[in-house]
Amino acid sequence: MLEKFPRYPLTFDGPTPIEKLGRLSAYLGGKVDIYAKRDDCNSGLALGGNKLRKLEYIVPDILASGADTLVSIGGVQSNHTRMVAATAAKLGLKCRLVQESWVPHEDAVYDRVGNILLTRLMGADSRIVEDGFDIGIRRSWEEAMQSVRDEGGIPYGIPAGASVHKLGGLGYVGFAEEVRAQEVALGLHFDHIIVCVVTGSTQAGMVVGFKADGRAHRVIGIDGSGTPEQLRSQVTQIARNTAALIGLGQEIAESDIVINPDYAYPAYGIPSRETSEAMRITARTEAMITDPVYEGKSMQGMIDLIRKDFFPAGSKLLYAHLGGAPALNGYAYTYRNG
Ligand code: 5PA
Repeated sequence: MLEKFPRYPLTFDGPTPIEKLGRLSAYLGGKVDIYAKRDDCNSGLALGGNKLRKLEYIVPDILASGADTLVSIGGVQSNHTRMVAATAAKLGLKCRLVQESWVPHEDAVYDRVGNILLTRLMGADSRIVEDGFDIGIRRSWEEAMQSVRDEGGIPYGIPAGASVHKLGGLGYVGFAEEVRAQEVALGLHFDHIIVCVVTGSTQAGMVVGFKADGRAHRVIGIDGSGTPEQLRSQVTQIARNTAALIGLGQEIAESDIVINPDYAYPAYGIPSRETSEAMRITARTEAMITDPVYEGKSMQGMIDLIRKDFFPAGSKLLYAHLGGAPALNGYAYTYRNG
């Protein structure tokens, strides 16, 4: 489905591994079989993660634009801005980042460790501002673009999570194609795909990719944003635009977009007791590390849905691990005792 789109490799060659989580499945009663697709281990660039799949389809457009500075936006512990900084370093471009105060979290080292530390290490000009959480296009991002122009530079703007970008949904269409090929090789068929959703293009891409084999509605988005209505309309829009862009030949219906809003509490970036419990279970059964902002919430959602028998017995679940572990360092006090 993606042959006509140029792709600049930022990830390791070949598919990301699919790992069976046997001990976690058994811990939860053995009613379902859980597998993880390890997009958290997808690259040698600055610890990798989901943004690189998206950026691979955006880089050719960046190079064609003649830009000398990538401009993007996220929270203080944004994984996305880390990945934009990595892409800029790898391409030999400058990078200006607006890091907004998305998370009402206080930890003495929050703005010095983890993602923002790596981002600074890669030479990005990272500027912390006071604005709060929003998944849409931001004034501070427009201002950062203008500041680059004012200094004589040529900016290339990448919106939050690379989501509201015309090419932002393509990477995760590719994920679905990759999973289909791995299913054939492994002799498996996944009944549900569980994915954390915040700015939307990861799930939207998957919805388009899995629409091709009738599984769009089997992609269960677990909301980490806490703004589910805005999120739903953003995911729908991105999925529809992406479907049109690739010439899918099918309409994306409302029923193709499944987002569960039940686990985003108490707020974006703040783990609930249940989030932390899910992170500990996963770490202790599988040594698979999840973070309190994104994957911890999707793991919490998957565990809760399994416990509630949402998935029929015998289901095969594919948990999409999208990365994000560096942010854990910003929660050093919360997890000081494990
Ligand atoms: C992020 C996003 P989407 O934004 O594509 O919905 O992906 C959600 C997601 N898992 C899931 C991890 C580890 C993520 O980093 N992160 C954002 C960031 O700024 O890092 C875009 C919000």
